[in-house]
Amino acid sequence: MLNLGILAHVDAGKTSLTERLLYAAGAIDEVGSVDDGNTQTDSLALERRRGITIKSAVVSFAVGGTTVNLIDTPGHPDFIAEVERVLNVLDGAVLVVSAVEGVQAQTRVLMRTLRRLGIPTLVFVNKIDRRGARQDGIVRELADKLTPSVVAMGATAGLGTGAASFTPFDGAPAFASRLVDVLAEQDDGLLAAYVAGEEIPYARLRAELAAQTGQALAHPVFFGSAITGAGVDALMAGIEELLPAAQGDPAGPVSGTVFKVERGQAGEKIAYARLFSGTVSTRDRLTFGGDREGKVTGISVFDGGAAARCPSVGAGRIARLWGLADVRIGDAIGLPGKAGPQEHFAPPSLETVVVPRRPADRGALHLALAQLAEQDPLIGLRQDDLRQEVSVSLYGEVQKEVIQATLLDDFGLDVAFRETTTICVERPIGTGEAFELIGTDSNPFLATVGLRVEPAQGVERRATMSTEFRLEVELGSLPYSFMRTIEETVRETLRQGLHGWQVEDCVVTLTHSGYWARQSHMGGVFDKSMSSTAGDFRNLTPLVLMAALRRAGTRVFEPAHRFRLELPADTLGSVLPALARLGAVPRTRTVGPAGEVGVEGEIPAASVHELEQRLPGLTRGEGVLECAFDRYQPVRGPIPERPRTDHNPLNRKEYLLHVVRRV
Ligand SMILES: Nc1nc2c(ncn2[C@@H]2O[C@H](COP(=O)(O)OP(=O)(O)OP(=O)(O)O)[C@@H](O)[C@H]2O)c(=O)[nH]1
Ligand SMILES: [Mg+2]
Repeated sequence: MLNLGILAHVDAGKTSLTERLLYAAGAIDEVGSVDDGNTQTDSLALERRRGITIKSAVVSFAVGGTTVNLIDTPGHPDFIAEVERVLNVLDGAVLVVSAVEGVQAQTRVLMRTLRRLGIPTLVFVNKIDRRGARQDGIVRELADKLTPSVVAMGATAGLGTGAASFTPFDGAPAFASRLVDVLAEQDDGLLAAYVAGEEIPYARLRAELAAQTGQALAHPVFFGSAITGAGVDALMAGIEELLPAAQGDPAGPVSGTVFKVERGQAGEKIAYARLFSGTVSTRDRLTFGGDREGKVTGISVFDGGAAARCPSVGAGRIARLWGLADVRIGDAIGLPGKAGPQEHFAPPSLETVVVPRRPADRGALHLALAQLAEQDPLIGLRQDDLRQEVSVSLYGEVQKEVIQATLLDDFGLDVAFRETTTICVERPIGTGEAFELIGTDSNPFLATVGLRVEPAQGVERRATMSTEFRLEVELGSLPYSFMRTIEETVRETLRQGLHGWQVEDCVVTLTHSGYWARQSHMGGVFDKSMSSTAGDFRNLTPLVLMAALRRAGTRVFEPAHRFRLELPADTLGSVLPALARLGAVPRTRTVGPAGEVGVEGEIPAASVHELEQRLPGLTRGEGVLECAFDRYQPVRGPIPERPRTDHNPLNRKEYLLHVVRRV
C-alpha cells in the first residue's frame, strides 16, 4: 500500500501523467486527455471546461504487489489549499517539472514543503517531447534551486521530438560514481569504503538509494513524456523500488485524517480519510475533530481503478466514509495522529464581498457558502453583522471565478463580487499591559482580568504565526472554565486589531485574574449579582485586551509575493516603470541565451493581478510572470483600515459603561 501524491507547478502535466500511469498499470484501457476533457482525475465539469485541475482526486492502480493510491493535485496557486490537506496523508510524492520551463515558482514552494515534512519524493521531468526540452540544464537547475541531492536515473535521446525516449542507467560506472557522491553525504560507511578505494557493489548502492529516498534525503530524477508515454514505465518501476510503503498497525487504536469532503448524488457527505492506525468498520461510531461524533454507514476503498465498497478498512489505506454528517475537511479521526491542523503554506491574501444578484437569495447564499467552507476551510467566511454581508478569503482571481461558477452550477445562485482587497495583518510593536479589578468603579463586570501583549520573537521570515496564550497567574487561582473563556475571547478579539486586521505573531499573557465564587455555600442563598459568570469574563476580556493592545501599538503588514518575469529585452524599458508604479521592487536581472531578460524581485500581493493584466500589452504577449507568496512586509504609505464587522468598536468600553450605568 502506497499513498502517492503528484505535485507540480500549474500545467506541468500532473493530470496527464496520472492518466499515463493508470494506463501503464492496466487500470484503464484508453488514455484520456486533458485537452479533450476526458481524464479520470479532472472529472468536474468545471475542470474539463477550463482544462485545469481544481480539486484533488484519488485514483488507484497496482504495481508489482503494491496497491498505489494516486492523488492528483491542482498546480494553480489559487488552489494550494487542496495540496495543503493532501500533504498530511502521503507516503511519497512525485514532483513533476517541465523539461522546457524547468523549476518554476510553485515548484520551489512545493519542494521546500515536501522536504520540511520529510516526504520521500521522486522528480519526474515531463514533456521531453516538446521543443526546447533540456536534460543536463534541468538537472543543474534542480540541484541549484531545489536540493543538491538529486540523482538523474537515466539518459534521454531525441529530446524535443515525438520520438524522445528515456533509458534508465543500469550499473554504468559514471552512474555508480554519481550515486556514491550523493549517498556518501549521508552514509559514513559508504564514504569510508569509497575513500579506502573499495569496490562498492552496485546492489548495495541501489539499496542505499532506496533507503535514503525513503528518508527524503536523496531525490531520484526520471525523465519522460506524459503524452507519448516515454519514461513512464521507468517511473513506475522507480515508484515500486524506491518509495516506502505505508506503515501502520491495523490492530492499534483508530487514528486518521480527513483530507477531502465531497457531496454524493443525493447530497450526502462523503469524507476521504487516510487511516494511520486501527481499523474502521461500517456501523462504528467515530470521534472526529476532537469532539464531534458520527456513525459510519458505508465505506469504499480505491482498488485498481474502481472504487469498491467494503465492510471495513485498515491502517495505511485511504477510504471514503459515508454517514459522518458533521465532518469537516482537516478533521482528525480518533486519536490525533500524524495529522494536525498545522498549516504548510501561506494563508489566502485576498478577500472579496459576495453579493447575490437577487437580494432574496441572501439566505441561500449564506448556506451555500457555509457548505463550500466545510469542504475548503480556507474559503474563510467572514460575516459582517453590521452591513449584513458575507465575504470570502481568496488566493486569486481564478479561485473567485471557480466559486462563482460553483455557486451557479451547484446551487443555482447568481452572484457578483465587490472589488478584491488585500488581507493585511497587524503585529504588536511593543509591550502593552492593562487590567481591571473586580469590585472597582471602572469595572462593570464581576471579574478581574489583566493582560500583557507583546510581539512574539523571531517571526520575521515566517508567513504567519498564531498567537500564543500564556499564564502568569497561578493555575487553580481561577476555575478552568473561566480560564478557557478568557483564552477563547482573547483569540476572538484579536481577529480585529486596532486597524481592523487580524493580530498575529504576538504573545498574550494573563497577568491578573480573580472572581467571586457562588455565595450559596457561605450564606446558603445563591446571589447571582455577587457571583462571577463566564459572561463577565467574556465581556471584560476584550476591553482589557484592546486597552493593552493600544498601549503596545500595532503595525500593519501586507502580503508580498516574490515574482519572476521573463520578457523580450526591448520591452524592459516600458516594463520597469510599470513595476515601479505597482510598488514592485526588482532585485536581480539576468539575460538568457536568446537575449530574453529575467527579472526577479518582490511585489505587493495587491498588485499581482494588475501586473498580470498589463503584462501582455507591455510585452507583445511574450512576457511570462510567476509569483509565489514570500512574506509579510510593513505597509508603505497610508495604513489600510478594515471596517469592523462586529459590534465591538474600539470605544466599546465607554459604550458599555454607559449602558451599564443607565441600567
Ligand atoms: N508535449 C507535451 N505536452 C504535455 C505533456 N504533459 C502534459 N502536456 C500538456 O500540458 C498541458 C497541461 O497538462 P495537465 O496534465 O493538465 O497539467 P497539470 O499539471 O495537471 O495542470 P494543473 O492540474 O492545472 O496544474 C496539457 O495541454 C497537456 O496536453 C507532455 O509530456 N508533452
Ligand atoms: Mg491537473
